Amino acid sequence: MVLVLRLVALLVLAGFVPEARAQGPGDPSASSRVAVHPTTVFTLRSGIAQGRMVYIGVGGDIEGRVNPELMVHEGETVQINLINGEGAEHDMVVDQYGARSERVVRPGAGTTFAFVADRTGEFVYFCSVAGHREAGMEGRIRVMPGGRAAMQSSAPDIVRDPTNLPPPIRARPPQTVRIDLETVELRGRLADRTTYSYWTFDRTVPGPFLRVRVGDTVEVRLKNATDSATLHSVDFHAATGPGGGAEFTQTEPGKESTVTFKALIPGLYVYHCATPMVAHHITNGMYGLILVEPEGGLPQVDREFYVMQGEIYSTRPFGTQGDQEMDYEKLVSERPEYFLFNGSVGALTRSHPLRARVGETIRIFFGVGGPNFTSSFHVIGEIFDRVYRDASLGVPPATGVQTVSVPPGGATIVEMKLDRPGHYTLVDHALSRAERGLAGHLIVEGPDNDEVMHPGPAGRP
Ligand SMILES: [Cu+2]
Repeated sequence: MVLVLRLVALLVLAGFVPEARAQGPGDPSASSRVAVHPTTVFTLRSGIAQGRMVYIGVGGDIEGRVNPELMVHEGETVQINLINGEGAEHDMVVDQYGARSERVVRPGAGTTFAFVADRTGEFVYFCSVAGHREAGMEGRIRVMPGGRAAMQSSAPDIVRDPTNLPPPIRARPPQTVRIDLETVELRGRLADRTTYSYWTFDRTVPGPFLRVRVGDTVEVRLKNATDSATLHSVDFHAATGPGGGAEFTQTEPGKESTVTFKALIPGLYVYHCATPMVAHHITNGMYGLILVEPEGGLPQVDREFYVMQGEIYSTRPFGTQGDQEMDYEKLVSERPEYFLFNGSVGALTRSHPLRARVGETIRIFFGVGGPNFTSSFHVIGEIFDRVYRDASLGVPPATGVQTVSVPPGGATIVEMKLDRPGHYTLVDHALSRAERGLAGHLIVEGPDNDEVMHPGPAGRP
């Protein structure tokens, strides 16, 4: 068995990785959407946010966002509806495309303009009424190369949305819980115009957030996709037994295996693939979290988020475009090129920033897949009101914590009440890593609270 594993690992390291299927059964969009000049519509209204004059997104992905980045693909027709939200005179100009709207003069007035995004890159939209651009009415349009269909089929999004986690378990007695996991190897988007050969649980990084309660019997069925190049397995830190289950789940491509364990101790635990070379499987994306809730669950909060940190050791330096592979030498000497939250550059900034409202209490389930680097997890501009250190639920949470140390294969649970609107930033406070992709946004909206912080001297309202 060990010999077989070594052989497979060697073959993989030598580059014998067949092209992973670009499109799975869960992604029908690529084949069904082949329109040549699709129109993408955005609606923005003028308004005031935090004392600045701005555009505010209406509907869809940009709902409520201030000066939202408008993402389109090359060749699309971009239609922008502009609504006067507050009464001053406004318009919108995209200089590089020679496109401009009419002015909207009265509150509620609207206008529409359109252009074909025939050049890729980042372009600015702004209000040309004197002084308005300087006052804050400016945002970006990003035109990405390739049609939308081509983009999606060539580089699937492997990011796990941080809001994609099951709700708390209501009070119930222990029961048997069945968990189905599929190990899938696929080439996914690592950064703009950069792809990487990921290995995943259920096609995302991290894998799905699993939620059981203490005393549950957990039956795990692990299926390894038919087109996988290598064996995969799963080791649950929440389990007690050989390899955390990995000994019973080494699974060949196209096969399935099952292991059952009892969730003995509450806590938030990492799970990961444990097929040699284990560091290789982890760096490629094979990790996730399982929460074993205590009896009665955790205290209620307004929102929960799921974030994991990992490193990628690509052959080419950080920022290089094109297809990237794992570099064995860099992996064993612990010299990563990328540090990431939820699997790719921009996962929690551009694609899925965390969003909440003033007055809410949020909880972040945070884990480190690694495989090698400890995170000094911190949210710039916030204080953790409560921290379950090491994700231990056996002791009361610590209060008033600025930064939490989370080792590879470890986790933490942090909670904070949001007192003031603004943009906050999730980081590893080893901040050089922010230059290699590691950052997330927490966008808090709601009424201003100058008492908590305001610019200028004390005494101003
Ligand atoms: Cu694996």
